[in-house]
Amino acid sequence: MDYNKITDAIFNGDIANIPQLVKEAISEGIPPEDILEKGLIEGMSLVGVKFKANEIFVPEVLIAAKAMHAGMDILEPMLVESGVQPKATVAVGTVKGDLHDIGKNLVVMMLKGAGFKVIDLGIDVAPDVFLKRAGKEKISLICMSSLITTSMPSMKATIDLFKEKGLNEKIKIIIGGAPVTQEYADLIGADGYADDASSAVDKVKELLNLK
Ligand code: B12
Repeated sequence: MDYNKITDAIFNGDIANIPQLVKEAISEGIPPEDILEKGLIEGMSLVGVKFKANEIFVPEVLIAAKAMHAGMDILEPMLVESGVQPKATVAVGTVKGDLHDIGKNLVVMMLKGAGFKVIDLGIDVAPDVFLKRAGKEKISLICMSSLITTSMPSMKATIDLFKEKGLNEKIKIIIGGAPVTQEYADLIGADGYADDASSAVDKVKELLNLK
């Protein structure tokens, strides 16, 4: 399988052909993780590079994001094991002021695949929404995603709120997203950081003492 076909289709926002290309790769026996990493994510990285260089603009990025979602929809059932007793309940959300959801959705997918019950809180999630949901369900850990520097302070605000309510011992919080670093996690008192979705799963297992 030529991963370039998938990468190009993401880059060109070829929503119509992505499902077929992903299905072809699956029928060739390529592991879904590889299709995701070397095809879909690679395509989106290229989009990021060109967007940054002002060579493409928001409409193109949006179409590429739709193509990415079309590919992820096909892979999701394969990455997510069914019938497994959930290891723990984890909530995942993109923080307030931020509408980026591709990375967050990958974290959701990988966690589900690893056997966690995942509550997807969506995008633009305010600190009190994280808090309310944590009170309602038996959430052991929260994953917060941020893709723009202006939304990063909302991560700190959420952590501060959990500390204020005395929930920080009971509920772990990890953070991630392109502009986020381990240093930032340390600075705002997060329990952990990971730089991609599969490392996020490892970090969650480590913090919840599940191996
Ligand atoms: C796609 C995209 C969009 C799409 C989003 C579509 C969608 N449904 O998500 C659209 C067009 C809507 C968009 C809008 C905007 N965007 Co934009 N966007 C991007 C782009 C090109 C790719 C992001 C992406 O999906 N990457 C692919 C995924 C797979 O990577 P990821 O999110 O980083 O996730 C991985 C890891 O970080 C990690 N991870 C993610 N979350 C978490 C959480 C946890 C807990 C853990 C452990 C790990 C983890 O795992 C993931 C998988 O491995 C980036 C460029 C870039 N290179 O990041 C710009 C970028 C993020 N956008 C940017 C900007 C400026 C904007 C806008 C303000 C543009 C505008 N002028 O309107 C708006 C913001 C709107 C808002 N309020 O959110 C800037 C941010 C700059 C900054 N300093 O903050 C970037 C960096 C581009 C740039 N260089 O200028 N964008």
